[in-house]
Amino acid sequence: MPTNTLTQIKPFSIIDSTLREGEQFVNAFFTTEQKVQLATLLDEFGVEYLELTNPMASPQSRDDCATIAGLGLKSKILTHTRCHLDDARVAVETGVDGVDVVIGTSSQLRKFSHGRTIDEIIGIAREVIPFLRDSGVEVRFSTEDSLRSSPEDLFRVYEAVDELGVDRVGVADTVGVGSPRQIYDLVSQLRARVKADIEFHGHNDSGCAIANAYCALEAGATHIDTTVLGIGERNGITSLGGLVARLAVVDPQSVRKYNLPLLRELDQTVASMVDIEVPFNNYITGFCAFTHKAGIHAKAVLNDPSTYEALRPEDFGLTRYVHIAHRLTGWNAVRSRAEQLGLTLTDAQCKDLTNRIKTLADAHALTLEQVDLLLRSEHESAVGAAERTSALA
Ligand code: HCA
Ligand code: CU
Repeated sequence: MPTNTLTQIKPFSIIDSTLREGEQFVNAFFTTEQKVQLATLLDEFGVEYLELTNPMASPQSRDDCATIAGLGLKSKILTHTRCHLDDARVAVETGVDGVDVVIGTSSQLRKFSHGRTIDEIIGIAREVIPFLRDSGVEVRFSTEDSLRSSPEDLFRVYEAVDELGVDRVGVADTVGVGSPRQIYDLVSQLRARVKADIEFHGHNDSGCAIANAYCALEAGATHIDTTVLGIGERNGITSLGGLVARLAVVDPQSVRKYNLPLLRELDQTVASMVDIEVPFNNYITGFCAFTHKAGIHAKAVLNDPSTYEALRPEDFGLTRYVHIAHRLTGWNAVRSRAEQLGLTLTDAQCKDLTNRIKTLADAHALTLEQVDLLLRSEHESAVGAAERTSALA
């Protein structure tokens, strides 16, 4: 199949966890006002769900959860809790639409975290899930560290909670060890065994978080966890913009439901709240995501941007930039810059200027301002020469 053939992505929802997983990012400290600002912005962007920190974490977390649940946003509000009746009760009292319950199933977590057997886990689920269902909230049950749990244990737990009527089961790659193929296989098997929707939550420790989320969707997952810029515990999870970029190159229609031009504001807002820069290589909103440099690229992009752009900057309210002040530049790009500046130069002049730019750039770094100055002075001397000729005539 040619790689430019678009595939249709099946319906899916984004659960943005910037206000839960994102709060676990080392620099994150969100005030109530900031949480409300982020929740409102994410709602405007159009994510289907927002996941908030466990109200049992602290008194302020509990108040903030109730505040955001009371904002009347279009996004459904979820909170995240341990698989425990005490947590479940408090979660329901905050007025959220749904509760994301999690418990570790890997031998590491069973031994070093909560110390329970698989039978005990199923036993607690039998208390917590019916309570939540009777309270009228959406229920998701996820197995922390799914990728390092034995498949046999995992499926026993998933099938038991499916029987109990959860709305979603969650696969969590808690330490970011899963590969796209592993995620595809695990989610496919799960799809065949449960009726519930399937959520995927993937950490990025080994750089697969976006690819894994995408493969989870291909295998039948219906919900993906993201955070703005991917912030979270350690180096974080699938980023909202990264997932959108991945889906947009495959099926642009699949992300039209979101207010895409808000992505830049979301990334910049979160970056400033947690005191980091938006990374240069960030999907869509990195400063050079739509910058073209080499002369060959620039020429083709000026003819038709799709030659070197899989994503259209205008879909995200952004513009492309052709960088010309360097030794790899080409005369088509230089001519285009002259046109942008409203300068009339012949092709021969543009070619000559290109050679001069290359020679200068070989000696030292150039700025666009310096190149513009060259173009302008060439233009002025050409105009001056033309005026002198006509004065003589
Ligand atoms: C964590 C827990 C979690 C939970 C994911 C989920 C994970 O490490 O704090 O609820 O599905 O990565 O396992 O974020
Ligand atoms: Cu996590």
